Amino acid sequence: MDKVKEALHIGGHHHEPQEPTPDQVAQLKEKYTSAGQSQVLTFFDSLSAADKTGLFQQLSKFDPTYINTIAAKALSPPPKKDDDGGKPKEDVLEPLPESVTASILDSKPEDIEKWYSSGLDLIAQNKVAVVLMAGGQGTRLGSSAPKGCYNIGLPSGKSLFEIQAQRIVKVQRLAAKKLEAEAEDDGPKTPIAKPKVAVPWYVMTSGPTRGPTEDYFKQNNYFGLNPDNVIIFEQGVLPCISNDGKIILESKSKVAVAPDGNGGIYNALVESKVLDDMKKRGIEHIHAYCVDNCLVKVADPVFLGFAASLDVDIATKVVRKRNASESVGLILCKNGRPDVVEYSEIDQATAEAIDPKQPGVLKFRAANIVNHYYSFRFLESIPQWAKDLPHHVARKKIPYTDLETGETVKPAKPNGIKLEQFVFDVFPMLEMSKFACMEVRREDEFSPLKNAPGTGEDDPDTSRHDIMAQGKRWIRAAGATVVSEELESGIEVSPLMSYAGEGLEKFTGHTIRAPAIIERE
Ligand code: UD2
Repeated sequence: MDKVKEALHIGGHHHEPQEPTPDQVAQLKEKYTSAGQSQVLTFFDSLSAADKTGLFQQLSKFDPTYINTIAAKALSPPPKKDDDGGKPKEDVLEPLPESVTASILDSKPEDIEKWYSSGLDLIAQNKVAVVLMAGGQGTRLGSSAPKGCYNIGLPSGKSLFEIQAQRIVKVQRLAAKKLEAEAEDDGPKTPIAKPKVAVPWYVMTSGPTRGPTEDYFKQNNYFGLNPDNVIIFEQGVLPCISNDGKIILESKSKVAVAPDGNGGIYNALVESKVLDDMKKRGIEHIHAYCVDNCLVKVADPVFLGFAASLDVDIATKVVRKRNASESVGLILCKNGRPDVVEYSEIDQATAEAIDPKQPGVLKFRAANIVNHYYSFRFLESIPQWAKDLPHHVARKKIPYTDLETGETVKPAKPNGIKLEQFVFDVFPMLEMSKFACMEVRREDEFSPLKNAPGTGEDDPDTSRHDIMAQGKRWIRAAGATVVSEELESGIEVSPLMSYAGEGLEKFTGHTIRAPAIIERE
């Protein structure tokens, strides 16, 4: 059994945790008491053996001193000192320089074609992997299932996971077909065996989403992908902290924990041996993306070709920000380095600043869409800096156990914080020359599913609408006529039929009544 499967407990049996010895318990109590976190052991002695073992196991995974340190830093970030430690220096924020930004909107078609072609070559050479960040808790959506399982109401009923899986199947086929066509062009030789093109899909989940995600993939036979190339791994969790810095007990025998943010991806890639697996496969280019974007181009050859041609360590896709208050991070240049200011931490003046050269246009308009490229070379350096990645504070209502009564209380207002790392906090580690940004069309590449049905923005209806509208544009561009009773209705084109609108020539001259599904031929 290889290391990855071993690390993921696949096939092996879970070892039932042993009850801790009195000595081990004493050591743990000492560790937490000296860190001022003895409240987590309030009920320990009165617990059953099983609960004692459970709480002991959970507490043993954390270092309370480390938790104190990151909580203190997150709650009061040290003021920026200028180099000689003088008065705090204001951050200098500027839009990214033109030199690191390309835009699909105004790139030359031959450049886009060149990136697309070289991106497919990288996929055909099995140098490309995909990492899906799917550990979020999707609270705003109001569904307890993993977001990737969500059915946005398409005529096909496909979930986000299924749509994304089929895009991987399709891009593998496109790459293999290109390889075969080029082999034929080299004239008849010994028939080449059908190229085996595989884009491994590493799906990052968190505690609550791990089991349901694994079950969902198995039940659906990995949506036609080879199960050996779909690796589900888990990110870390961190204890929730009360407003006075104390680790919160969710019950007498369990600490309240939460996933450690999408920035937990870096530790998780190392701890779960995913990086080892990538190295073994000879991966050189990684696409990492956000599960809730139904339009995401998974392993987009254009993006891969663009980033690889510049030999950068990180590249990111952006769309034009919808308006000053849109809940997106802003990709910008901060003190000369690439960086992102998250929507939850931006000041109004920066969000509303107008471009001096273009009246009415936002100065900071490069919206982050959690769609990143990494060189494997960069990811290999994770162990050198992962421990320095900052934590951000999310103030939340966290159910806690009253230390007097032992009862669980659901607070009416935020009573504590969750600590989470942000995936883009690595950007400032790079010189501008090792970073690139590609602006893409929102209507073609970004429609996030954030809110419950009926919200009217970034919800299942807007997701469904955006996919159907895109399919209609593709079919019309192929020369078909689309007729429909309702103005809004569109066409769902299966990813197995077309990855980005290509290969639809056979519909030229046809008339199609919307709404319709176009599945594989
Ligand atoms: C994210 C971006 C924000 C903007 C917005 C657009 C970050 C930190 N913020 O904000 O800048 O691009 O999306 O949609 O990227 N996730 C995990 N583990 C976690 C937490 C989140 O895997 O512990 C995943 C989550 O499943 C999703 C992605 O990260 O795929 C973004 O998470 P979110 O939707 O909670 O982030 P949001 O909308 O606050």
